[in-house]
Amino acid sequence: MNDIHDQLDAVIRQAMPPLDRKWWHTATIYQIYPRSFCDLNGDGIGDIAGIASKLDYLKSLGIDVIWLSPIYKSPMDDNGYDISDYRDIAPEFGTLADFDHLVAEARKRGIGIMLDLVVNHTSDEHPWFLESRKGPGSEKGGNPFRDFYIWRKPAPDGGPPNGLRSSFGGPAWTLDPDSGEYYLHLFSRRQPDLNWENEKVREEIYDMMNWWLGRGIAGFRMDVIDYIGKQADQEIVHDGPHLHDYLREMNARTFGNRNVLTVGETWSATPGSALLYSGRDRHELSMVFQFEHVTQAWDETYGKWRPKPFDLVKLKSVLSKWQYALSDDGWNSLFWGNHDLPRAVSRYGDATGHRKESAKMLATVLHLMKGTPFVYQGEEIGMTNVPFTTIEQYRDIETLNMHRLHVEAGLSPEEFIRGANESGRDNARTPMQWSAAPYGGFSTGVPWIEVNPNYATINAEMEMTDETSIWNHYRRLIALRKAHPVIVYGEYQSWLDQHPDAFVYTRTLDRDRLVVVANFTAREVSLDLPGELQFTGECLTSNYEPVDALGENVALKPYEAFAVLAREG
Ligand code: TEU
Ligand code: CA
Repeated sequence: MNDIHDQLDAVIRQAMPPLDRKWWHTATIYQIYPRSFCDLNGDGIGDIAGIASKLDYLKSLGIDVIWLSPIYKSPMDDNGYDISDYRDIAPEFGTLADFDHLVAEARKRGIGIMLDLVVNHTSDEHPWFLESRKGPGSEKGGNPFRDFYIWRKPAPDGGPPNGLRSSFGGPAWTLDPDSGEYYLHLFSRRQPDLNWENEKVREEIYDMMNWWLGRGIAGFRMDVIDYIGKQADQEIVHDGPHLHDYLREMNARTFGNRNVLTVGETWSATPGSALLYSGRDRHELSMVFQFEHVTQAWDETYGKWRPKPFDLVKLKSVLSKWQYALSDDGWNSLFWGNHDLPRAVSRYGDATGHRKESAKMLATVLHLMKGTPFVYQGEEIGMTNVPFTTIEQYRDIETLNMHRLHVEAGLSPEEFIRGANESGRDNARTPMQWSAAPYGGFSTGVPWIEVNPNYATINAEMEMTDETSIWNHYRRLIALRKAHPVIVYGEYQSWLDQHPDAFVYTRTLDRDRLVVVANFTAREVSLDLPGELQFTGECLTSNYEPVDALGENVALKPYEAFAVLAREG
């Protein structure tokens, strides 16, 4: 390189500091849905003591942080995403003492606990709403709690104030006959939306967050946080004008000076807004949890209830788009599943013919990208969707509401069940399969939702003793991230974008070059590789025989996936 280029390079390096390194860049997060993870007292409902009893299991998998879905006091209309007391634990899950014990025991093992922060709405049993519901108030200044929620007068015809719809079906407004006004609920009618424009609401929430931070938690996953700036009268739900003001205020008033992890659930995020949420100088959140790779496969009208046929080219283009968008600033979370989504291997792999190979392939592709990987409970043992046959087996409020609406609209019950088995949220919520014991070892009592009947052959005990298991594959991938900076910080480049069956990408950092190759089909695939990818190195992972040399052509077995690392010079 000549002098001029050297000088320019130095200028650029100064202008663009390398990414600040954070502990959560190398971390892997494990999501627990408490109701379904482990029931220690035999009442059929998972509990905090059950989670504590599995910390060694999680430690041996190698995870760094547990994201706990809500454990707060709740009438459980939406399994805890409807909170009636932000500073107490649901009795079915345990007590505050159990929670403190869990935090302490997790910390001993180097594991942090990240809480689910549900502050877009509360339960209708929260004292704020009970007060709010008493009416606008006649005394001077009115009822101070009325404005904690969003109340509006009926439309001229007496109907809802406007056309906003609830995610769980029907209008997002419910009439309160006592005051003659409607309140807003973007989810169930038992989940009234908080009014973030009210400074007192924000104060209460920041106080509550500080109270939990003081108990030593590792951070927050923030439920539908892109909704808090809503402007109900304009029918604006996400990305309201003050959304980022609120997040910056929250950051400054709560976790900003603590080294914690904050993950924003943002269904609406775009590559542009992701840089606002997670940009290094923005002082908002650590990372976005966005769903474009999920929703790209949804139907324009019927959404997830009628998914489009699997299209790898589309999936790759969305995943790559997000890798590029956040390559220099911001941060991605990486996930295939969570408590709202179908099981990864059923959705993207082959849960019957090639369950083991495809589950490992999916893990390889995801864990070697740039971002922080999330493992949803049971994914690490290749748990699958449920084969329920009647609506009575379902528990989820979303599925039950949709069933009523769709069947009323003329869909046959059989067709609905087929859709629910493919896309319903209960797929992710059947009990964790620990062993071949009754109820999969989840509980000694009858579980609140049926165990997947395949627990005798798919369970953690078997997985842990088999060197070639899906579980051991996850364990190795999680360790690889800690051993190889190229996996954490390497520049991402996708290859063969139009190939309909294979996913190929590289990661490059200094002299390290990692190539990841995956076959997304149950067929053998013959792949012609560009010259840039033809090299010899070390095989970091493979779900068949190790591969360490790449020539002009590679023959991939069904769902084969591997990664080769070469060091230049
Ligand atoms: O999810 C937000 C959300 O939009 C989903 O409910 C979504 O509508 C659905 O899964 C897709 O069909 C969060 C939580 O993750 C979810 O469990 C809660 O039910 C919801 O918020 C309300 O708190
Ligand atoms: Ca229990």
